[in-house]
Amino acid sequence: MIQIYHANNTRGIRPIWLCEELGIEYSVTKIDFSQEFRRQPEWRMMNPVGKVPVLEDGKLRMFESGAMVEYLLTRYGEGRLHPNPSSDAYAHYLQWLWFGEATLSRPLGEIVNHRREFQGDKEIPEVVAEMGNRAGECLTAIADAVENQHFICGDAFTAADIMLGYGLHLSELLVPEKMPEKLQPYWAGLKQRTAFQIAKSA
Ligand SMILES: N[C@@H](CCC(=O)N[C@@H](CS)C(=O)NCC(=O)O)C(=O)O
Repeated sequence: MIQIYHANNTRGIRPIWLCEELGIEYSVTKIDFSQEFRRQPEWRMMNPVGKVPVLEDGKLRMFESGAMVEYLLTRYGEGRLHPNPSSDAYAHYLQWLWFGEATLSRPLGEIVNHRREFQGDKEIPEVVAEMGNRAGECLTAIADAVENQHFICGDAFTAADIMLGYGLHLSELLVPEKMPEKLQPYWAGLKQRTAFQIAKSA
């Protein structure tokens, strides 16, 4: 069975959410998210940079959440939750799937990392503000793209919504003031999905 090593509010939400949407059997192991735990050689064997999540499927082990999503889709998705790979829509889908991690989640992650490393009055507000602005630009781009549609690829929910959805979840926790009003219908639709709610509280 697929094993997902996860900690609250981390990117483990993505593979868990996808397994729920696809009806794939999986189990979750919660890990201690402290730096002490993640620096231990045992965890570095699981994830060489000491991050979360990790996914195991039999002997196979992975440590990058977007790659987990693509792997699960290819291996178990039976063509669900993505456009036909030979269509133009697929290029658009891939773009937003990657945007969810590489462009939106990056500045959000930097806010979390900065606050962990520079606690209390050591925090540099300009750094946090700059990362918040970068995330805000991404949130505006998403809001513009979904203005007249239910999901990022139109009427059909896809795995790109899962990749973006985690970034929106993090945005709501870290920079709610940067979420444009017109993003709300899209985000509300993602949030009310049972699979997301299960993943969020896994
Ligand atoms: N690109 C990686 C990022 C993984 C990542 O940054 N995970 C966060 C939790 S969501 C983490 O472990 N942060 C701890 C750290 O960077 O020290 C992925 O998508 O899996």
